[in-house]
Amino acid sequence: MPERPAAWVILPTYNEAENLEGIVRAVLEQLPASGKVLVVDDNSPDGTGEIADRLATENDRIRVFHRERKEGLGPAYLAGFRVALDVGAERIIEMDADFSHDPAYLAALITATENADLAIGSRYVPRGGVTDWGPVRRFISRGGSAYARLALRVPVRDLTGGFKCFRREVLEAIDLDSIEARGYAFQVETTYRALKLGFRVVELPIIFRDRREGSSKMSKSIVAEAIWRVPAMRFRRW
Ligand SMILES: Nc1nc2c(ncn2[C@@H]2O[C@H](COP(=O)(O)OP(=O)(O)OP(=O)(O)O)[C@@H](O)[C@H]2O)c(=O)[nH]1
Ligand SMILES: [Mg+2]
Repeated sequence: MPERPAAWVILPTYNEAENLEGIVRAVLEQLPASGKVLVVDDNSPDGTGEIADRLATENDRIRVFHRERKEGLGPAYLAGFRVALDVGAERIIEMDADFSHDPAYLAALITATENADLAIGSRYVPRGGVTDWGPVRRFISRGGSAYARLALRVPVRDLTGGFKCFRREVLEAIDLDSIEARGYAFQVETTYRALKLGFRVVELPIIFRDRREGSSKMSKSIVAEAIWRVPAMRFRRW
């Protein structure tokens, strides 16, 4: 059997001390032996970065990238993407560190990129969904995905989700240096750029759960950014 392509799971963290060790172990269990985890921590005041350092000394499949301050998910992922591309990752996976994204889906996402360039874990395709969330949060999330889909006129149902597996060629092509989005808009922008460049994007159903421990980093400014930035993407030159 040919060796599986080197897969790197990037876990951005800000105050995920209670979740980190558990999620890292659960991710490694689901990856092929060559798979690695890269934690990108923004100097979390709760000590997440120190936990990540300890895990990295215990296991060479775990790496840590420390950033000086919290700047949002977008810059953290961009830093992680660059590290993974530099060391030769063939597949780069985005995933939340709070157990909302079940590591059991990792194998299916990676396999899907044998015939696609970007595989998205999707809440809004048949058999996908969200548990635990109340009606308000559901409405915001569904509304946000619908808004982005209509504003950009693309067929993808879950544009704001953050559980995605990229072939490295996609990240090499989408000009990471020019991405300024920080929150949900970052997820929309990476998928939209991939589509515009003609890459094959597929959605796989996932059931999304509420975070296991800790508190949300979602804010009004993240939502506001998405509201103006998403339609603006259509009018950019690529
Ligand atoms: N490095 C870094 N990670 C972040 C930042 N903001 C959020 N994260 C991480 O990104 C992932 C998603 O953030 P969440 O706070 O879970 O956002 P969410 O999933 O929209 O909100 P919840 O449903 O409440 O969890 C988690 O692993 C966070 O720790 C940031 O500014 N920097
Ligand atoms: Mg979350």
